[in-house]
Amino acid sequence: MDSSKSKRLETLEEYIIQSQNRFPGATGELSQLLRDISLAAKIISREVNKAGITNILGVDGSTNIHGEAVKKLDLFADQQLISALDRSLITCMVISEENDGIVKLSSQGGKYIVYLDPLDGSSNIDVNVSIGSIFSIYMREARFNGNLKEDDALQPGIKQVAAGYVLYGSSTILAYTTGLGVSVFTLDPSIGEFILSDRSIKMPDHGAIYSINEGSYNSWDLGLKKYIKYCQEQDPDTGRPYTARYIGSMVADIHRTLIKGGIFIYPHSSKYPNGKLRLMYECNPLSFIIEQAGGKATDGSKRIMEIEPDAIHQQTPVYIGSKDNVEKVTEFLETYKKIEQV
Ligand code: P6P
Repeated sequence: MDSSKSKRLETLEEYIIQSQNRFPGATGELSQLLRDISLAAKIISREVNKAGITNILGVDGSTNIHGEAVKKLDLFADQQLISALDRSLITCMVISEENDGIVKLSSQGGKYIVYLDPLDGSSNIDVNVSIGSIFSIYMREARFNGNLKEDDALQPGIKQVAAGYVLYGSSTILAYTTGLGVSVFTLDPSIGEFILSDRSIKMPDHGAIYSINEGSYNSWDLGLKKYIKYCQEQDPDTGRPYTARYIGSMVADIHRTLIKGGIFIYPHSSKYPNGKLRLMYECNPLSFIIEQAGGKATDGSKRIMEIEPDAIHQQTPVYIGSKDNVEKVTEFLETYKKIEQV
């Protein structure tokens, strides 16, 4: 076979190096950080895929800062990611859903701060539904030169240096961005490498799928109720009625939205007055990915990545997905907010 025709697969390692080589001044530290995360992801993937066999399923008896029962795989994923980041001495601290406060790493001088949702969607572990890890990377700003504290990490999403997720599903997918588009890789367990599957993914400007937990319908704002009814009306020109899809695992719902378009919504409600999802380690990183792929992400009015954070675990409502779909729901929210205020 003519070797020029046999298209060789590109690994994540090779892709990271090639991307770094495009920046002569690059120190290679961000590349190393991404490698740290991908190594932990491979280890977590192995455990997730055999969780049913070992006794790692089930709760370990503790609860996290949000009062949620912590699953053993949550802890395992948290430990694997933090230890991988600690070993390379590039990250100074980690903020993770599984830890109440900041986790200071061995290198207090490390230039990066990493937010983690080590295993998002963990309530789905026992029913074998896809779950994911989410990461968001910031530079530690020069203005913070004293002892590490939470304030060092309170930066808006627009300051993310990189962000991404790992989806542990029928295959293990890693998607990340450094602000130059979104690259997607698929783990080949036979060689233990993430293989490039999409160099720069772009999502549809409009999608015919809406994703929301309709169980909380009665506590929604009028505008959101009207928008969901709009999605369900018959109008072939706009692809309506849309299809409803809700996995209950944000990484899986967002990955489908990235590929097929549409909108994912987790609004504020009587149960979650500020929304349920976490700004810093769920909404910001996934908004970075979706925006880089051509989509939009707001809290119902404001761009998610421009929200100035007050706390490392703060929650926010989120409307995220194809540009047209987010703009349409925003129109409904604004229109009916005015009507409700009259
Ligand atoms: P609900 C999983 O627990 C999670 O944090 C996200 O992954 C998911 O999108 C959301 O909560 C599901 O919440 O209230 O619909 O079960």
